[in-house]
Amino acid sequence: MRALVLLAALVAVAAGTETFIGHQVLRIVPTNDEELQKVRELQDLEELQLDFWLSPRGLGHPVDVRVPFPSLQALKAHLESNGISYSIMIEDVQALVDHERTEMLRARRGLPLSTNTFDYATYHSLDEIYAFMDLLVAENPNLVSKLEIGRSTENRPLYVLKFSKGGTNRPAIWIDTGIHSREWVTQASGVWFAKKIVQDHESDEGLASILDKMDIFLEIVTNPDGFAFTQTQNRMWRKTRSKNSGSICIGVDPNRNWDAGFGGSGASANPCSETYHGPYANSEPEVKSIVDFVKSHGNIKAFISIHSYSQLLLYPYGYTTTPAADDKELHEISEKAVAALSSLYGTSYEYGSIITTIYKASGGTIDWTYNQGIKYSFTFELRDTGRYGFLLPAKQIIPTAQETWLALKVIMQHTLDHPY
Ligand code: 0X9
Ligand code: ZN
Repeated sequence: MRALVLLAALVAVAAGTETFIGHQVLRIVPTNDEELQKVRELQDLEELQLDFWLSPRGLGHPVDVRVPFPSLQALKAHLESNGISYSIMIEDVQALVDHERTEMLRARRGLPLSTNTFDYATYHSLDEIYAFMDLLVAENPNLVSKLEIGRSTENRPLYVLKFSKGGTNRPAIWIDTGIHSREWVTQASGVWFAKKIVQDHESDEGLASILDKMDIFLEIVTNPDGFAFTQTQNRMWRKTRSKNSGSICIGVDPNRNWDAGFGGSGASANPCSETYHGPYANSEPEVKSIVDFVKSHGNIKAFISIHSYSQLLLYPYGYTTTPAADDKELHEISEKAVAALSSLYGTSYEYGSIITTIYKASGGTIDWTYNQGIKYSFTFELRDTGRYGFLLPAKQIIPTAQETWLALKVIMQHTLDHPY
């Protein structure tokens, strides 16, 4: 066993793959302002190379942090000397990463041949997801088409699936998954949603009525460079892969790069930060392509951006405490959507505006879409609440997608019933 682990480590090193041997995910739950302050200070200690899976939200809310092996003793000692208690959420990050990879390799039988035999219960490579999209289009030419809305920094196509029963420029629903590349359950859920729409577009009365009046646009791999990087180089990559002039650090947080409170607090000006906002709004082609698409379409009525993890349904704003003009309506929709979601497996979700529910985040996707006049702007944080975090076991993909779909249908139905 030891020899095998060593061999795997050597293979990873040879391939230039980041390993997480001995890394742990620690959970700290600040219970007073002093503890909260101390935890916030940790975010600025670059030398410890901490990776905040959950950033501080407030008293009583967990902060999850992946701690590299070389920093582990020092951090634990620091916490203990400050009287801050912590628990170990993940004992061995690399063990989970290895398990995930083994399962993927076991399931893989080359590129898929049909969307009926496609394995929705496993994680897939970028090529497999792109092949899935082409199959879905080929199998359903009267319902599904594929648009290329732009190219990523590394020149990968940015594909959007369009589900439409006809008409010209119908009011539309936008859904994106995977803007943060390491949030793998979101891209996997996106694939499942695409198949679900095709399967149910006639038999599900609600969906049929939605598609009678509206189109659905679905961008499954919204950050393809980051996603490819998570598959080959670093499973924990979150940002884009653009170069930052004057810095050796790569990438911009694509959920801080939108032109809504851009550059304000709740984003970092440091290119090495996981929440770096970028040199200017829309600097990232992955963001700019959506901006251009939304503007040129001009008739998007609901915009839903899907992240993980924490089990939250959020609406604007993230950059200001001023409530959105439609705060009450968005709150009521969220309540219904969350109830529908929970009805399937009892998964519990919290909901509210971004800034009141989690933390201040500027330059976020749905703040921009809302300010563009897209009233029904929402963001999800899918499963789980931290047992596995971004390393959610593949056997939870389908249940996660199924329950989320129920919430999506509530939002889409409300959009259909409340034209504006
Ligand atoms: O901080 C973020 O970007 C999101 N959390 S995550 O763990 N997925 O990174 C929450 C921000 C919510 N705001 C928007 N989605 N606009
Ligand atoms: Zn995210």
